[in-house]
Amino acid sequence: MFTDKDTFKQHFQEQFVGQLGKPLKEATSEDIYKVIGSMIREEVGKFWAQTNTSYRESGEKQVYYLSLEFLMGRLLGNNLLNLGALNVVRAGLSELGWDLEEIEEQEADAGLGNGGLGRLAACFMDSLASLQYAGHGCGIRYKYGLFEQRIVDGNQVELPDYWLQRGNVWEERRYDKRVEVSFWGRVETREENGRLVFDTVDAEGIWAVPYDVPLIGFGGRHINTLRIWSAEASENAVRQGMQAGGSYYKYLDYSRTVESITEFLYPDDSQYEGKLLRLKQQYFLCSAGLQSILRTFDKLELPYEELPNKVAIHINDTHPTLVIPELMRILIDMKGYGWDEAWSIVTRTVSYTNHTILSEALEKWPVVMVKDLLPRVYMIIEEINKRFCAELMEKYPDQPDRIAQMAVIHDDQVRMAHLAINGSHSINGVSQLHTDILKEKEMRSFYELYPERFNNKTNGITHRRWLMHANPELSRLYTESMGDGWMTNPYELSQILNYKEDAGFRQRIQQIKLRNKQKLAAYISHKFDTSVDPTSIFDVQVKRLHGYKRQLMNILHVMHLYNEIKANPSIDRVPRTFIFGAKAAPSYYLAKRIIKLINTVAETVNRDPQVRGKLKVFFLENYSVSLAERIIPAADISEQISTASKEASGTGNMKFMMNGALTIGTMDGANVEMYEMLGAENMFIFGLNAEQVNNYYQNGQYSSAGVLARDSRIAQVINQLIQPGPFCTHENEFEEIYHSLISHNDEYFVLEDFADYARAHRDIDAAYRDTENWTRKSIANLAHSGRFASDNTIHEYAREIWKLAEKKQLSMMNI
Ligand code: 26W
Repeated sequence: MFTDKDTFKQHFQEQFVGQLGKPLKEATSEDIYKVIGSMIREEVGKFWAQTNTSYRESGEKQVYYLSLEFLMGRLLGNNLLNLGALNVVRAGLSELGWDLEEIEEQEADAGLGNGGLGRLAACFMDSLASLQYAGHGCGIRYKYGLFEQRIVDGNQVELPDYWLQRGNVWEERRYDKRVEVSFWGRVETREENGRLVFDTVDAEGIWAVPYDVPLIGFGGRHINTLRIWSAEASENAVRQGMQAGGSYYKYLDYSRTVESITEFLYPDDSQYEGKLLRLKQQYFLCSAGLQSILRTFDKLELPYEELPNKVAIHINDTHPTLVIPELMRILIDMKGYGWDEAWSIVTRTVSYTNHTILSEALEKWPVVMVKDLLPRVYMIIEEINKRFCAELMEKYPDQPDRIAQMAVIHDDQVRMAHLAINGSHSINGVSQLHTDILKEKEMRSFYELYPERFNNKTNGITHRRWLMHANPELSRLYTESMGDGWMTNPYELSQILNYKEDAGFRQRIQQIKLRNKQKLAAYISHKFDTSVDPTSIFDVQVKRLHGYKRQLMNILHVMHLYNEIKANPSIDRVPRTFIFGAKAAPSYYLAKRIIKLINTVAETVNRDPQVRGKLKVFFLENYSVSLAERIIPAADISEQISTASKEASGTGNMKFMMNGALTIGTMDGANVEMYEMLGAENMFIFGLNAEQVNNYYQNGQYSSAGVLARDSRIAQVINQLIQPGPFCTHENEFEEIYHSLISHNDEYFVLEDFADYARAHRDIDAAYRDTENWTRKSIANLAHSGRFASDNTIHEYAREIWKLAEKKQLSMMNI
């Protein structure tokens, strides 16, 4: 169907009329999108079935990646790419008068995730399928994804993201595979053949209905599954309700309450909120996911002792930790295992990734909530805690504080991270620095107890989406220069180091960057109705808005640059365009104020004739995967400026590197590993390191007011937050920001790091003037980025955590 342009065109035309019942000349771009989507589905259907059959027949170990978030973005372009059909379809459509990019725009951007953690899950799905591992995603089919952000008068306004409004061509509803999930009820205990039996009675059972999305591996032959679950009222409950005299309206109400479980994604990133509905979502995913995992396992007709050899269950942060007690419950209550046997099976099956050390992100559920909603599961958690504390008591008989600090249940709360560590055989951090901090500080006592469980798996990104699809011109240059081996072995990108001294190659790199910048400039110009200079430095910070990520430091520095130009209009500066994109959690007040500040600064700067041609600032609304794909290939500078120790890894940093941007950053997360490869000459490093930050927190000797007293540039900027002037028109507008920095002593060391940050920016200004050398640095970044391809990360997970059989190295020959 996609072998060549003419075959494609013929099929497409037939399918179009056949499916839509109207002539092609009446087509809308949405029609075209849907027809191509369904053609892809048809094309891969056979291979999807084949992949599943081969799994069943070979009995190979299956990995299930449980995650409350999968930030997939659009699939059309990537699916065509992995099918090897991108060029054929582009050319065919073009002959029919359509532009593929415009067709891609028709697809809703599947935003079933908040940020880093959800996007990592999506990159992993692509690598698992492309490397032909038996790895599947298990998630929730939220009716509403992450909110759509609009900027109104400089403020963030949230709108619902009804991404399913126009249907979803990729999913297959599998009602026959639905399972029942139970909440509430009470536990009754009885004795049967000399052993205790636990029955949960009066529980509420609802349906979990799976929707399967094919995950098309590179080459188009290996197709894994992302199974996302949707909550629906069960006919049983309805019938019972009706028989008990309930009205039809009551039924409608009831069914809406049930559906509300999978209604929306919680928009909080790194901020724990103890909402009952969220706990329901978590258990819903764990219970439904496990039932379907075990149903597949049961087909092998093996005893459950074999489960850890045939199944790996990976939990993406603590959100799906309830799989641990839930699997215990199934093994003990339903399969008749004793505690110790069951515990051994569970801990050998489950593994856990930690994605943050921020204490405010650690999940702790109130005991009463868990007990009411999941009475039997809670009993099991209690027993896990009891046995764990007994083990600790034996090991540390005279350290009651240590035991209290490590317990799973404490202060009437269930600590999910402790449960996750306790119930799994592997705990990994997501960058070397992050893992070291977990081992030495945050989880030190657990590391001392179970050192063999802790390991590092530095994050990665899929080079198929973030290079091949997002930056086709650069990909073409690579293939022309060194063949296509890099596509299946991204480490081969290092070969371009050989071209660093080739002036012609450098010029090509410069041209590609310029063209990417021109495209982004056109997009911004159109949105803001203003001109954007594509030869200025594009300096970009795009990521969730959070105090520790320090968008505030970035915008304060922009204010400082503005002040400098105003004070000395003839100052020699390379023109800069600062670009921001960030969503704030709807309840995160300070983050929203920072968005307002960025927009206020942008307004002032962009309309001031005195800085015209030198400085521009844009806040691009509704940052999302598809917007990232536009922005990142056009960046010269990547802002990775978190307070050292706070950013677990970062993955945006890797995407920018893979597209030739130079990083200005702190020694935090995976920046450290980038620095080890690139050295000081290819990165702009500044600020406190993790140890210095930690020392400040411990000895309390930091005073932000002291910094102000020392540095008049910062003092000027800080005063501009509260005094009427270019950036403060309404009184008190940025008062809280001011207080966070001064009265609350600047929790994230914005002021402390400011001077060195400004110095690093001056270094950028100086370096950019030497175009050839700049390009050499850019090439060094491109060349080393292969290390951060998620294919490498997934190979490590497969080998060291999931214990899968080695895969043979793929090559373009067998794709
Ligand atoms: C329940 C509230 C909540 C929601 C999300 C707590 C914690 C989270 C995530 C752990 C936040 C997150 O996305 N962390 C990011 O994970 C990325 C992938 O590993 C890392 O690259 C980022 O550094 C980390 O902030």
